[in-house]
Amino acid sequence: VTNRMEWWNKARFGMFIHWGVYSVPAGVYEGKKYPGLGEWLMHDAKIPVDTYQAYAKDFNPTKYNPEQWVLMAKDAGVKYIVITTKHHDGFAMFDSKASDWNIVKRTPYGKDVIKMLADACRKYGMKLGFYYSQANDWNNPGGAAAGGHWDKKQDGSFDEYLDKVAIPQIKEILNNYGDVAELWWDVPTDMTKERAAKITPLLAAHPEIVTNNRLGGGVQGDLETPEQYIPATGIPGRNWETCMTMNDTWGYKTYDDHWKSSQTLIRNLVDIASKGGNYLLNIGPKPTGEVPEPIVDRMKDIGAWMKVNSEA
Ligand code: FUL
Repeated sequence: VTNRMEWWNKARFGMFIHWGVYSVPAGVYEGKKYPGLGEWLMHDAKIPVDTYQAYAKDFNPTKYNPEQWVLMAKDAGVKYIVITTKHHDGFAMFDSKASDWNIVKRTPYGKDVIKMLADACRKYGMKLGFYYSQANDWNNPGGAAAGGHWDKKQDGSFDEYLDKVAIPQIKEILNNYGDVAELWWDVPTDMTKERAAKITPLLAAHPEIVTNNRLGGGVQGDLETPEQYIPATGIPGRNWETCMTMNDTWGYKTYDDHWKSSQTLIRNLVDIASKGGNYLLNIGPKPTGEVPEPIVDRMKDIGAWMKVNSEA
């Protein structure tokens, strides 16, 4: 095997995408604007399972144009994309046989948006990685919830959830979409060494995949994942990737206008690259499939700077 981290260490700039059913309520429940992260709304507002699941009927991204997303990224100098295939709300953005709580079964759109993005990435030579919330799952019974369940429908065995939902879905994302550049685990609530050990063998057949350090059970993975900050002196001896929002949320919120300036984003990228890390900069598309204008503008500015200042 040649150095499997080689492309990753040269990349320096990735684009994170948080997109899912949470993009529909977009931070508002029963008329109240919640201050937290858009994708945590179900948890923060303790929305009942049935009520939350009804939002899927309004997830109809008829303006989704994955080639446009990929070209926006490419023009900005992005070398890889990581998208939420399933966030903590447990909603699969892909055609899953392991759970009906998925985009094909539950939305009027009815199409596998992950497959569409994978095709677009392949067409333009963009690497694609998958975020997958392996433990927290607030809709599939038995899934973990940081802080505990709030609806009887969430109850069940966590091990059964792992065996019947998470592990089969991990196999689906590993096998059904072509090459996977990076696997991004998140929030290992209730993940023990034994439970993590059921997941790591799934990657044995895919030694090229770069993994982060959030699987749990003591698994280190390839990458450290500083979230929303840049380590002052980098992380000596480890690969690292700072993930960061452009405003204050990962998933789309209608009323979050707290955008970082293009200048700040470019400085962050330079700062991170100079310290040997990668910048995974997030976008939160709307439920229509559109990318909010402030994001498009910033990606253009970064691209203009890159054209003058980057080597590749
Ligand atoms: C966190 C998650 O809980 C957030 O919702 C987001 O996905 C971020 C990148 O990781 O820990």
